[in-house]
Formats: sequence, structure tokens, C-alpha cells
Amino acid sequence: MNIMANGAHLPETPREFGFFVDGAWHAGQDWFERTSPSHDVPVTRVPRCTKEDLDTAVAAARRAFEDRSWAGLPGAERAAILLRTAEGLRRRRDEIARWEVLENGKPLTQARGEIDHCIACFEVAAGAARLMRGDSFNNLGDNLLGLLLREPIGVVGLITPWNFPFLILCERVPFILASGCTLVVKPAEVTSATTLILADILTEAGLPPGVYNVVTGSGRTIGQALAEHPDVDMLSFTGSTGVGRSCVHASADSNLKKLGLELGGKNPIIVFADANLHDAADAVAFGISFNTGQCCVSSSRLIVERSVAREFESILTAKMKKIRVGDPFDPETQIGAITTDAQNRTILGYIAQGKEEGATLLCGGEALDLGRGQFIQPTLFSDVTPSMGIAREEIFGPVLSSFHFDTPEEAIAIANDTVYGLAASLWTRDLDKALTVTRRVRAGRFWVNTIMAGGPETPIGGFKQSGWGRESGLLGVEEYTQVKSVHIETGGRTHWIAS
Ligand code: TXE
Repeated sequence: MNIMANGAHLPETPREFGFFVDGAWHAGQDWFERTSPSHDVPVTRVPRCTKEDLDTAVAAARRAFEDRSWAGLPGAERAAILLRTAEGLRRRRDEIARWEVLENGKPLTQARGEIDHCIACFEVAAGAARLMRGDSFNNLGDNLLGLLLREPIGVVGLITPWNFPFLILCERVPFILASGCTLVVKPAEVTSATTLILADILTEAGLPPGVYNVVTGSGRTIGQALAEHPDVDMLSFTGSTGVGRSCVHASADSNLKKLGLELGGKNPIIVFADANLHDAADAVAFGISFNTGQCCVSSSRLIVERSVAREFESILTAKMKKIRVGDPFDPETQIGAITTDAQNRTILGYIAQGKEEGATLLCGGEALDLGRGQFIQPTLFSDVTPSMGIAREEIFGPVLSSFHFDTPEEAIAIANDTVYGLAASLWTRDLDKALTVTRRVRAGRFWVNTIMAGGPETPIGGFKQSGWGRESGLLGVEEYTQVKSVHIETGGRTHWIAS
């Protein structure tokens, strides 16, 4: 057995999965093999599904939607299944965390924390399933009553990325299920295991066949086919802005399916001179390094008040140098491997570009050789100008660019100088500044004197080119519904045609 120094063991042979349609497992004809990005050993094999497999999955989801076996249940019964799923996640927490580590490269301690968040998502969605409601108009006159009925939108396609394979899945699936919709999920090809494990847990919890289906395979074939599918009513896509755009085209060219999009970010973290600089520096180091910066809400642009900028950068540099990069199974590790070879090349390319464009490298700036796997040191560039590539583009790695400002107006302008608007953070002890900046910076999530805080009660999503719609919370259930306006007349009709 391949046992690591810290006692964790790697699989002798890759774990093989089928794909999951209509409540049953199906074998693939062809396979995608995943290698652990931290250990360079094969860990999983998942089917490369065909378009016919996808059609079968969509047909199963359609049948399960139309037969009312899910949408027709009382919210309380849907809630009971979601709560049993939460229990199932608790029981299988270590197993799910292990496969997240092996496929994604994130630290085991972090993966376990993410699963706790996922459990909370199912619990919050269970409450929402019971509380979902429409509205009524009792002010249309004595003869007319108006009702707004919320109805599930139908069959949902869900395409998820590799950076938080299970977390992003669970920020959506329970809310989609709470609404009464059925779904077909296409996880990223490199991180499909935990999406498939969820199928088992949902089935054990009593989910009817056909409600949750998973097809695995490449984005370009299966993902694209799902986006184009004429019998899918809504698509929720999380990933790159480029593919998000192609989903918009696919919808326009097929059946005008509704879209939910969570795309890229270039998120500002603003530090005023009056902030607790040590707290702020810790948050900045966390905000750019968490999940090796492969995080859509990672705070990748530091915007710091000029009077304290050099002092702040030196506190921050000292902290970033202490971040423990290493084997994700080591409990001391704070950041693990870069998940894909392509992403590793992209990040190193941006680091080289930052050096060439004349930004000042304050720390990091290199790949880390740990004998196996792919790792990158947390990296800080200062004296970054707005036209540089590292200032404008989503790097999706542990690479932070620092900008300096003199006035709150200037801080707001720099923060908004991006096509994205996913998240922002702000550090100050001055309430006026905090409120002014919070209200003026265009971002879907905002953190004041904190970073990446919050639970599944609050919705997530982006402004500008970071996306459309919201996931999680009550709004996250409403996204998957549509409203029907109903008018009911009482007291007989006033005739149009005289009798
Ligand atoms: O993403 P893709 P990639 C950003 C980040 C990263 C860049 C590229 O900047 O460097 O995207 O990553 C599926 N039709 N984010 O190339 O390709 C794919 O199989 C339908 C930010 O890996 O967008 C996977 O399931 N689907 C982001 C999912 O899309 C397609 C998270 C995401 O992969 C498809 C990930 C197609 N034509 C990357 N092509 C975030 N917002 O958190 C691919 N896919």
C-alpha cells in the first residue's frame, strides 16, 4: 500500500465509477483517468459519457419532473429527504473529503470544513422547501382575487468546475431540489468523484429515481451538449467567463433556456490606514492563498492607502512567507497543489508576465519543488499599474497585485476598474468610510472587516461580467422557480355581449 509519511494512504489502483441516470449506475465505454495533482498517482476513473448518455439522462429527468414524483410532494417531504441527505454527508464526511483531496489537491482539513458547509446547505434548503411560497393580491376589488404561484422551472442542467467540486455542487443541488426541479449534473472531468458519491447518498435518503442524474465527460462535448439541449429548461453554469459566454450563445441558439452564471472575478480588498493592519494583512494573505487562489471570490487586488502602503506590504510579506504549502494530507498544510496542469501553466505564465511588465516582486514568484505534485509559492507584486495583465485578468492562483490610493474616491475607482463584480472586502474602523465604499463598489458579495464569511443563508452571485442570478438562500430556491399569475373571479361575470 502506498502510505504517506503522515499515515494517509493513496489508492493502489484508481477507484472506478459509473455514471448515474434514472436511479441506477451505468458503465462507461471509455474512461477519463485522473491523477492526484499532489502525488502524481492515478486516483479515479470516470466514464467519458456520450451524447446518447446525456439524452437518456435528460429524458429521465424530464420523466421524473412530469410524473410529479418530486415536484408534487409536499415541501415537508422534500425537506425530510434533504435532511436525511445532510445526515448521509455527516456519515461519509471523511470519505468525501479524501476524494476531494485526491482529485483537487486541497488540504484535508479544508475539505472537511467545506463538507460541513455543504451539510449546512442541505439543512438550509430543507427549511426553504417548507417555506417556499408565492404571494396574493387581495386588493383587486371584491370580485377578483390575484394569486402568484411559484412553480419549479423544470429540468435543470448543472455544470460545475474543479476548484470546489463538492462545495459548488452543494451550494446549488439542495436549493434546486427544494424548488421541485429535477436535474442533470456535468461535473468537471478532473473532479467528478464526489458528485457521483452524492448520487448514492441522495438515493439512500429516498430521492426518487430520475431526479438527480450525473453524466461525466468533457466540457467541450457533454457540457456543450447540455447547454444546447432543447429539453433542458434552465442551465446553471459555474466556470470561466469564456465558457459562460458560450452558454449564452447555446441558449440563444436552442430553446432560450434560462441561465444562472457564476463566472470569473478580480476581487478588490481595500485597506484604509486606520484599519487594524495586522488583522487586515492576515485576511489579505488568506484571501489570496485560500484554495491556492483557485477561488472565484479570491481577493486578488490589494488596494491599500498610500500612507501605510509600504508598512502594510512588509507585514503582509512576512505573513505570506509563513504560509505552509505542502502535502494536503499533512494536517499542518495550509495550501496544497494547483489542481490542473493547464492552471499551473497559466499561473506561472502570469508570474513571468508580472516580472516582465516591471511590477516589483515582494515574495514568492516561483514553483515549489516538493518531489512530486505541482505547487506554487504565494506571490505578492507591488507597484502594479492598471494596464498590466496581472492587474486586469483573473489569474486563479496565489498571485496578489498591490495598488496604492490617496482618497476613498480613488479606492472606489480602482476597485470598480474591472469587468468583473463578484466580491469585495474592505478594512477600516470608520463607519462612514465603510458604508460609503460598500454602497459604491459594484460586487455581489461584500465583506467589511472580514473575508469569505457567511453561510448558505445568504445568496451568492456576481455583478457585471461575473454572472447572472443568485445561488443559495431563499433567493437560490426562487431562481429555479417561475411565477404564475392567477386571477380568480367571484360573483359572476359582467357580460361583454348583451343578452
Ligand atoms: O474552466 P471551464 P477551466 C476560470 C479561471 C480558470 C479559467 C479556466 O480563471 O483559470 O476559468 O478554467 C465545463 N460548454 N474559472 O478551463 O472550461 C468544464 O468541463 C459547457 C473560474 O477549467 O470554464 C467544467 O465542468 N461546459 C471558475 C466547467 O465547464 C463546458 C471556476 C468549468 O470549466 C464547456 C473554474 C463548454 N463549451 C474556472 N467547456 C469560478 N467561477 O469559480 C468546458 N466546460
